[in-house]
Amino acid sequence: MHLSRSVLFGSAAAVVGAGAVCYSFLQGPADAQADRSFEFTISDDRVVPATDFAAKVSVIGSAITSGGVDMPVTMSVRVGDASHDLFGSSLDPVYGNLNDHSAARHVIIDEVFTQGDAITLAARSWTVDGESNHLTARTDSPSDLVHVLRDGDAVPDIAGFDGQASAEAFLRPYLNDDGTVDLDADQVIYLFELGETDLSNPAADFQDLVVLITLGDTPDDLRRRDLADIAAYD
Ligand SMILES: [Ca+2]
Repeated sequence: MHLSRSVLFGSAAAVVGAGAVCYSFLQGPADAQADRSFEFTISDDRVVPATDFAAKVSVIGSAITSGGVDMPVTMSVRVGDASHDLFGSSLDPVYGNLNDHSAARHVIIDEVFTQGDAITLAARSWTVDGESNHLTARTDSPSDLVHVLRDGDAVPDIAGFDGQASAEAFLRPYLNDDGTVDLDADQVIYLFELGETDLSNPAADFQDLVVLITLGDTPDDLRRRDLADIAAYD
């Protein structure tokens, strides 16, 4: 078991196959004792690790309004056959609301999952009164309402609607100078449009919910990485 992923080498080329993009890379330990490969595929819009894994889910931001009033947004995370409401109940537009102008929030799921289990997200917007669902976008199949970004991908150049921050602004901590995303090879960002199905409408700004998924070997591995990141900013 390695303690650090500070040395990352061999972010290998993508292999484009039948509807799937495979990213394969070596994750190097600081002590160089436990080299291992870590593979996952993005199949349709699902993350499918090829080894046992843990996952951290980060809500980077959310911005969606109707008539200038914030609409509630909730999300559930499915891994394999189990659903996880990591940020309050996904069925509760009050206590599960993510569109609350908070800073980014992160949850490491305290479980090791089995290789091949797919990670999928279901993001939902609600009418401003919370009485009913407005739109739900899922990542278990290709959806026009979802953009999936990996390291080096360009962020869609779309202004935020109604004075909202743009998707690019939400992703600023994760951007290269050229505007592409700067992620580790075991990270994926999802941009959700939850307001408008007519994507030519300026309201379709793809930052109604912005989510980052980070994969690791174990929950402890992910916690150590968080501690290493905090130490890096001391
Ligand atoms: Ca929006």
